[in-house]
Amino acid sequence: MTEDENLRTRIAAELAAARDRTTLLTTAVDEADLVKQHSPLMSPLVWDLAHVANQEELWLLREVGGRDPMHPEIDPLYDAFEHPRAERPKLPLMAPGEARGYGHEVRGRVLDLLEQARFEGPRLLDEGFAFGMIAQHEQQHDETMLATHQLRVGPPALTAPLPDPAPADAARLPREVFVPGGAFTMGTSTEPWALDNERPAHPVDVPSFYLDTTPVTNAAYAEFIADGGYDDPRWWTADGWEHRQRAELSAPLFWQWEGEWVRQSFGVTAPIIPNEPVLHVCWYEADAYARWAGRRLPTEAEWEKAARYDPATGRSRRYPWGDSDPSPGVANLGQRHLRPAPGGSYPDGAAPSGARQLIGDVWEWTSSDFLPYPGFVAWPYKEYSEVFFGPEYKVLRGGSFGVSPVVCRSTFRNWDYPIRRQIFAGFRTARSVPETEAAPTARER
Ligand code: AVJ
Ligand code: FE
Repeated sequence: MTEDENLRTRIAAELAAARDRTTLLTTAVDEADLVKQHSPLMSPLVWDLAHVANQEELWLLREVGGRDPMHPEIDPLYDAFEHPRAERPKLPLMAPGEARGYGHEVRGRVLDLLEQARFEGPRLLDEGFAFGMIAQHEQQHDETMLATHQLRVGPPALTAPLPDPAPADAARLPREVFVPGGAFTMGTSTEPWALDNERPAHPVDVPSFYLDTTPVTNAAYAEFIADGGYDDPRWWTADGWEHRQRAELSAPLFWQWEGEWVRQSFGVTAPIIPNEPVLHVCWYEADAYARWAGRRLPTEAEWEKAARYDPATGRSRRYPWGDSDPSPGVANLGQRHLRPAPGGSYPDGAAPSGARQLIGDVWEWTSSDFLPYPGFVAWPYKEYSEVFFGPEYKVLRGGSFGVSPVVCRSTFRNWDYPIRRQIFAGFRTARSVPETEAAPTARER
């Protein structure tokens, strides 16, 4: 096969995988559930369904293919900036059948276009970027739809096998790993389908620090609750404390006290699993927990260095385990499971530092605001990243069990408001190396 044919095959497979997942998420419930708003935080599922098709038409058929709009009158309905999520149920949206038909029609034409596409010339086509962007876009909405499913009330609609139990060494892992100080390469200029906010690659000096080996677990988080963590303003920032009061936070979203902590997960209520990473905490809760634990959230640069930096070569890897794409043996991604794997899982996916589960399982809150890297250029549209840069959004890294591999890289940046909890977010904590402490030798580590 030629390089173009290889790329065509990969693109077709990624587009098909995204559509299969969209189909699963939108056929698991009935029509009434598709048009209903399950939470003011989310769109009705039928909005996502047509929005994904509309973006595919816009970028692939119109921008790349030069075709005329198929239904110009519907564009504003599916423009995320015209109508906030809370308003979307009242719009004259396409019915589920129409939305499916539209998506099918667009996809057929896209596959025709793909047959003749040459991956050179205009930048949108270079290495198939626009196709990769659209596959990633649909998968991002699939994760959003998965969050809508989690908020939905009613009998379970989705099922998936449980992750494997923790490996034998999980209980003996050191609490934290050491990441040596010095410059590393953050971001990427070479990953073909990386989005604008991940670019360009640039050196960042990160002093030595310690990072939790695994994400913070339900058991550890329950200790914070039991110790009165939610009632002690010492652990919270001023904004965080105000939010905790106003929103009456007292435990992660979907937790309930019934003589023990139980958690609602995709329509099933069951006792929390102690060694499972905590999910559905907001940035303020993660930040307060870290302070209670005598620690802090890692910065975004620290997180990426822990995930990519290889001290043996001084290079930044594509992933913690190396340069190969994710596989089921190294990370919990792609909605193969409906929950994070126990802390300490996936030893084969560990970073050189020894940290595990940096990719997959739970999105990890970092202490950092969502800001452009030096040399950032918005591309191909300002509304993907640029309009969100600023202190009101915090960065999350690493992806959750609901993120597809095509949209998960060690350079990938997600962001949300510090109050948001419906996303599949957890965290791990860090600490700086005290000035009095000499860097540990390899042997002591
Ligand atoms: C990167 C997850 C914050 O869902 O708002 C989807 C992704 N952008 N459609 C979002 C996105 C446009 C975005 N996040
Ligand atoms: Fe979108």
